[in-house]
Amino acid sequence: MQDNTSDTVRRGAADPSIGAALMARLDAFAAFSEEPGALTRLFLTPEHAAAAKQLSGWMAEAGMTVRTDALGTVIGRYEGTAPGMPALLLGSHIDTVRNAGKYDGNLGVLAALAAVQELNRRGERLPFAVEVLGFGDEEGVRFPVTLTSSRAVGGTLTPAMMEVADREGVTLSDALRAFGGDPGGIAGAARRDALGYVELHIEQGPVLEAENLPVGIVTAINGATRLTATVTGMAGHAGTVPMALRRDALAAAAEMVLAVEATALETPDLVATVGRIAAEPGAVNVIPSRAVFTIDARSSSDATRRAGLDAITGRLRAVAARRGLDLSLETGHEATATACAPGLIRQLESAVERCGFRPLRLASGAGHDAMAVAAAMPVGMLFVRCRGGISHHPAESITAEDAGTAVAVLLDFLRHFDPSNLAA
Ligand code: HGY
Ligand code: MN
Ligand code: MN
Repeated sequence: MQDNTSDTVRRGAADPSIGAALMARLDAFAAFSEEPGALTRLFLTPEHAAAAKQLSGWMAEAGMTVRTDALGTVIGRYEGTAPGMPALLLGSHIDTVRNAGKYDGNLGVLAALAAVQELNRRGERLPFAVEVLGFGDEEGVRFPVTLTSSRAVGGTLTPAMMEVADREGVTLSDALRAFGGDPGGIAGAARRDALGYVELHIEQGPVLEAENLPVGIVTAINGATRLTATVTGMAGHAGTVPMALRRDALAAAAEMVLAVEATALETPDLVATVGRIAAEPGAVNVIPSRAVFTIDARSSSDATRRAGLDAITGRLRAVAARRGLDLSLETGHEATATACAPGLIRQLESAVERCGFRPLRLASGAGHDAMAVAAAMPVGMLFVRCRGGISHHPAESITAEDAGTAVAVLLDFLRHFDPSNLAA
């Protein structure tokens, strides 16, 4: 394998101008939002479309051919030493949570683009093509499913998943058609031709900062389940119905929320979160007749996650029975724990070492598109330090120096990438 490393990269020092340019681009990209002054960019929204258009333009400027797949994923391709070579896929997601930080997802896409831009600037070609993917639905905030665009690439997206609706009653398939996508094109979005997928992402945790390291290599991604619980009781006059005769859906839900927390506190390697709750009819003087809340449960062990969910649902049903209310539970998303390919772990480690840093392996508590893409190819992840491990919050931050280091490691990895034996 030809060694194209430049002196700068050989010394491991990142080019500060690359880090600075990447940070400026991330700032500009954060302007594509549902609301000024905060970053909220949900799947198949006008702000998603505007961000995808901007990303496509930047990809073209970096010497890439650009297309959009049936699920709205922006795909930039940088040819290898000959046209049509198998591609190594890079990328992450460009959708966000509500009031998000600038780096979750977007850093992975724009850092990969920065690496390709540097190859293009130097006129470098590798013995494989490189594609950068900007997925549109990793967070799963708008619809009750998630990872749909990366599931399409992984070949596991089903037509049934397209019929879920957002809170306004718009189905995913209708929103996709309005966006310019094609719900009938799911099969065509699957990628069986790629060499592998490597995702750069902020750690969203405190480990790298505690270890005083700019980057780390991911070993595995925790499995996750998302459910929606609907508690049904009886509305009534807040002033006249005696407490003992009430079937208060919100009071029951409140007890259930604490049961979710208690189960996770008692179970090692299980985390569980109720992120959203709503009560109806929502009047100050009416006993709530209905409460709906979400549950997000995760573990590095699928057995632990499933046993934890059984314990949680058992406790919720006991609360409903004791209070005389109805309870329905619907699973919206389930992703099994995903191991990164040993060959990609090794090669990312070597790149980190060549760039002058101690290679640290760590697991991911957060979910990522790599979980879905893993159904079709070997996957790897490179984590970047973020301040205080803060994420899913506007205080999410990284340094320009770490941004530059991340691109330098990615470039070194690309220049040494060997597609053989990745799974071994
Ligand atoms: O929820 C997650 O783990 C990811 O940030 N979507
Ligand atoms: Mn993310
Ligand atoms: Mn996220």
